[in-house]
Amino acid sequence: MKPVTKRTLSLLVGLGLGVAVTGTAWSQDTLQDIMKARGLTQKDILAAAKTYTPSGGRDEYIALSSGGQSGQMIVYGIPSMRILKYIGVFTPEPWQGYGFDEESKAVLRQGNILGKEINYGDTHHPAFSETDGDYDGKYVFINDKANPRVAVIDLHDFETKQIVVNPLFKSEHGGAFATPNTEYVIEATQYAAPYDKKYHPLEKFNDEYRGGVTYWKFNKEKGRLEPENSFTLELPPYSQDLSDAGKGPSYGWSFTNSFCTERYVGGIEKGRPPYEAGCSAKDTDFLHVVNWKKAAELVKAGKGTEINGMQVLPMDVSIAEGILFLIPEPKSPHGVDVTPDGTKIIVNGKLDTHMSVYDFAKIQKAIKDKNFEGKDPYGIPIIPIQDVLHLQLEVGLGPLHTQFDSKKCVAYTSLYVDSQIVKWDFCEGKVLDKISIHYNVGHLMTMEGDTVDPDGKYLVSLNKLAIDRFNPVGPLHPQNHQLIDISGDKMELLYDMPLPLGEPHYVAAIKADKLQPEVRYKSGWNSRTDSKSEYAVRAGREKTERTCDDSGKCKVEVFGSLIRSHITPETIEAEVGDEVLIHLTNLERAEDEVHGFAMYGHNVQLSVEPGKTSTARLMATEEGVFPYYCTEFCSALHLEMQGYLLVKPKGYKATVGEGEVGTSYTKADYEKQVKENIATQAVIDEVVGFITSHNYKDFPTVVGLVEDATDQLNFAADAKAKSEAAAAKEDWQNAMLWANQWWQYQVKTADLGLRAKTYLEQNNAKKIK
Ligand code: CUK
Ligand code: CUA
Repeated sequence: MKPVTKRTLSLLVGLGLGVAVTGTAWSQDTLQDIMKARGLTQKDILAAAKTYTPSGGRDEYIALSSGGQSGQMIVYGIPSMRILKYIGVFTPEPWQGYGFDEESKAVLRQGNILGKEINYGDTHHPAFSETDGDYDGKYVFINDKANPRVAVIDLHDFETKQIVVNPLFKSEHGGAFATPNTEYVIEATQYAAPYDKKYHPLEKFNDEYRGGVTYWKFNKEKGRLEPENSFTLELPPYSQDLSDAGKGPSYGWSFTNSFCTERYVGGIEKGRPPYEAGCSAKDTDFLHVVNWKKAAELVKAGKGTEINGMQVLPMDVSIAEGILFLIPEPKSPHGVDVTPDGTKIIVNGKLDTHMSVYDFAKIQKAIKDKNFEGKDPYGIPIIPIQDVLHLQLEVGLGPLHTQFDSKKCVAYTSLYVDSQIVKWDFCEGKVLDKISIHYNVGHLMTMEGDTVDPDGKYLVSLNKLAIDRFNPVGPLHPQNHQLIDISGDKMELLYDMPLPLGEPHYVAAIKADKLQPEVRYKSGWNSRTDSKSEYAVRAGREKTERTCDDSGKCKVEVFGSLIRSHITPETIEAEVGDEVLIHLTNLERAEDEVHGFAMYGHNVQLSVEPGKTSTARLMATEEGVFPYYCTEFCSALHLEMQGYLLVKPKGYKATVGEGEVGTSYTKADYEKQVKENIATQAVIDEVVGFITSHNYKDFPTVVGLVEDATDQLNFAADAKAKSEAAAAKEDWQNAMLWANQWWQYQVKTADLGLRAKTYLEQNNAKKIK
């Protein structure tokens, strides 16, 4: 191989593409020196070794966290606790163009309520789609407590695809929870309210206010919830809380906790005792036990009533058909969690120091024997608690949520008041271990810990308060997700991760190899509907149309493209009053070659990933000059990825002739550029020689880079032909500019080639010729 010449090397270094020449920069410190200097213990070093992920390394698990009141989701890796992405769900998210392009606005606006745009959500519980009770890596769902809604996120691209609004509830909490084959996504109310949209005085609370649980039908093939095939079980105006779906022997059933079965109505401003007193007066509340499988059949058989477009199974039908039961549970519990084998249902005490473990077989026996201790005020049969309990165990103050280990009978429960995690045996009723966390834990989560087959290994404690754990950043603190090693008998705290985005209530973690996300879309793709965009263009077919209707209203419609390093078109002309639609297709095939599109003064910001087609819509209400540009630093000529929207006054007539624009070029300029291009081609040839003389086809990453480089070289050939045609006509201006464009494509080719070459070298590719 010919050595890289000094000239070509300096060219590449000038472009920032050169290979850095490094000396021995690695520090001479020993581990002991660093431990001493930073005050680290042996235990710290062990914890670091368990979480540290070397540069370029990958995590074993991917966590999808609620983003709390940010209305987004957070994706992070475990054990490194590195944040990988935020996903816009109920809230506009400019980086992703979510809520800015027309395609994603169509999703976000599905979440309008009473005709109003809701631009946030109080997300609580993400739920992965399941097959046979195990995560299948296809979808994730999340609920909004404040405005009862459920969103669907597709894990092939980590984008929000759908938002459904609950047409009955005014508040919810017990969602999203998937049934074992994602037949349904469960969503239960929180604060009771009338199902209709009318005023009902609080004095009518017992009769006209209602709780409920909605079973949203999920179409796995289409990846969408189907409101028309969903239904709601009418429930008393208790504050329903968390829910969980049965599995194994309890498959077909679901369980929903509640508090405030006192049905207390506060009014502190009128001198009434507050909700907190009235809602915790009784010693017990009710676990709702529902046969959803039979409920679905009843709805199918026409036993439902349609309210606001939703099928509702009235309480009297559910009672008469024997699909709804209540079991007392200790005072104001919180989470309800079904064990991996589906035989037991664990209720977390909250105001009670005990865990209550219910036996599903005993519940079934009581139902079969009609062993009821009475009815609630709505006629729902009550199963006696002592006949269906497996055991109760005192674990500590404020038990909230439980998850499971890969080890049989082992569970972990968060203790909010004690700021501890307790490890215990739910078969035998024994506390096994406790660890302090910092501080006031809400949910906790083990790896795939709510499936039929938990992985154990790690636990994340989702703490409500961080207080003194991090550098102070003002009165609003980040949340603190703490990583705990649960592989041994004793739990060990490994790492604190500040999460600066809302209060994530729950997070779920999936084995990373179950996720197979795409690196690019099919060309011209509407990512939100997952179908070919009607606005897609191919290279060279870009166009702009201006049409006016009979009333004189005009529309400028751009079918444009984005590719390193230009936007087509580079000028868009409109008149005041025009509607402007800009459809842009990213023509790149290369991994990570995203282009953005931002414009002055119009709230326009798109993220157009390779293959995607996105649309910006704006009204040209003011005349003026509005620069637009790419917002992702996509190449060395990224800053030149620019253009202008020119909005002319209505009926504008050009008064000046076309003047000279910019610099003029001579034959000498053209020839100099061609010389440069020939030298650059030599570099490219050399790199190509290196790649093709190695087994590069064994490396998919390199194959992708080579594909892209080939595209760029084809563009270079096209520009070269244009330059030569202009030169033949002695049009040195255009000859020089096209020669420069030819060079631009060569530079992109060289960039890709060098990345491929470096990759091959680092991965010890074999020489084949
Ligand atoms: S909830 Cu917040 S700590 Cu919404 Cu599951 Cu328990
Ligand atoms: Cu495209 Cu910067």
